[in-house]
Amino acid sequence: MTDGLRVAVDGPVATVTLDRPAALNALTIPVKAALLGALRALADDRAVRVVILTGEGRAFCAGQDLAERDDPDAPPLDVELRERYNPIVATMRAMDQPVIAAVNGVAAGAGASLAFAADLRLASTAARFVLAFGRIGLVPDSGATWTLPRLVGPGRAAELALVGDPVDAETALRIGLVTRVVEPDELLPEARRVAETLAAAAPSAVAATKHALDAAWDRDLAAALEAEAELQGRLGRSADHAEGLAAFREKRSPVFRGS
Ligand code: T3D
Repeated sequence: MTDGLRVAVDGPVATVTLDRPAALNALTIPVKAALLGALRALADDRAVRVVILTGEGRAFCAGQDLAERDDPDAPPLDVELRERYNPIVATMRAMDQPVIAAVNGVAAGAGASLAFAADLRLASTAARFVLAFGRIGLVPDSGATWTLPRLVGPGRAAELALVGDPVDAETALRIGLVTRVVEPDELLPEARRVAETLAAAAPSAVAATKHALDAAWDRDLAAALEAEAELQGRLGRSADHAEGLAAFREKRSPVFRGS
């Protein structure tokens, strides 16, 4: 527990909550350091199989805390990206566990980028995405130039990044920026239901699927087919695959142990 960030682990599901509601969960240096530390610790914790990322209060995250920019001694932006934002996004993509962004309210600037870097995005009807970078003379960062076109295609990515109109939850669902929209009270229960489904699956298969989907962007079809064959060969020799087959034969739910 750090000021501005809460981490709660309940069985196989960890919930990381950005917790500066008075500033719409804007990201300060200490919060970014805490978030990176928490993600790295969760990545190393084999008991944790899914991470939910959400925000306290009416916002998911308003991005960089702009009050920090009034400090003449604040690090230059490139340093801030290389030392804090980029490692956070890289950890979210490198960790074996899926990350679910439960977008409870406005997600602006790097706050939107954090949601884009998750594996799944669920939104409440109160969510909205604001690519706020252009308004303050910056480019989309924290991976948004990479994640956004992959999520919504190059045309819509250009519209969002250049025109920058806020995207409400229904529009986000329609264009594929999020995959489910629920009432605000239902957001965390729904995220939890999805997380438990993922947590009940074979962890090695979930991790391999996450990484194969990312890697596919850099592969041609032949390379993707070969990568699938290699993964299937490895997973096909796993105890979890044997357990899945046994559970099917015995008409029961499988109990995967991650081996
Ligand atoms: O290190 C670097 O700088 C490089 C990295 C850059 C990455 C980035 O994230 S750049 C983009 C930074 N974020 C923004 O530009 C978003 C700024 N905020 C807004 O545009 C709006 O607040 C929102 C669209 C997010 C929400 O609007 P609204 O009308 O719902 O709320 P509000 O009234 O504007 O804000 C409520 C409070 O939160 C307000 O404080 P107050 O007046 O009640 O004391 C506001 O100042 C505060 N707040 C909102 N966003 C930020 C913030 N405080 C600090 N930093 C913020 N980003």
